[in-house]
Amino acid sequence: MSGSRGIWTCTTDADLLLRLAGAGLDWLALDAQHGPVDRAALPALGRALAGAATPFLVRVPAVDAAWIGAALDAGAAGVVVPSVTGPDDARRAALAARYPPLGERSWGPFAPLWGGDAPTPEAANEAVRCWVMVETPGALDTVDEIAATPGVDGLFVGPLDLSLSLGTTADALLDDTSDDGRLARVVAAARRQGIDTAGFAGTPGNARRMRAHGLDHVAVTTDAAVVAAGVRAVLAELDD
Ligand code: 3PY
Ligand code: MG
Repeated sequence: MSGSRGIWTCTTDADLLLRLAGAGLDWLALDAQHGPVDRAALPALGRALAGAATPFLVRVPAVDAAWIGAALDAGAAGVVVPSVTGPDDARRAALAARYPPLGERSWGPFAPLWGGDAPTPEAANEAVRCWVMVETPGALDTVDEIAATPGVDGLFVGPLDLSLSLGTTADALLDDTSDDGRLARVVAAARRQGIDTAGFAGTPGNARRMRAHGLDHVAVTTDAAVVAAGVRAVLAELDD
């Protein structure tokens, strides 16, 4: 997923997710932290998206091995793990995302139950992406150790919580293009380890700013934003 463009979604409507999955994006991220995507809804959403061209990730609600396993069992290509405060959290997240001997994930994928082929543990370990969020001062302070944690495949910047917890604004974070700026430190740590960088942009403008910082994968927009923008575009066309 190099240089990719994703969308952040809160909906639990499988039909809407399928529409989004067919719209040319590189990935969907289903938000189970702030969205109403709960564990009961996940298997059906995973089943609906199983044949879609666009893979989905799940932003789990916390550093929670049970949730990480459930998201992957439902067919997620990877997880975005929020509220990581340091290397211990990163290690717990990484262990939960992979089967032994690399991790501690428990066997039990749902996908075979709805007619797909179960990947081997080795193939699942190879394919999965565990992106941990950098959105706390603790994560920023230890970003090099987090990036070096085995099984962490990417650093995902959450500019809203990061700025809130640092007493600044998301705009100020994105505007800071100095070599020792916060985003520069995240990107440098990831590059040193050869892992992915990603972030929540929310708008194309912020996505461009994140790309300028060197972030590879950006959530360009949200399901709510594209629905509202679509309505506005239709009304503007009508009134032209
Ligand atoms: C943040 O910016 O804090 C996020 O978690 C984005 O969803
Ligand atoms: Mg956040």
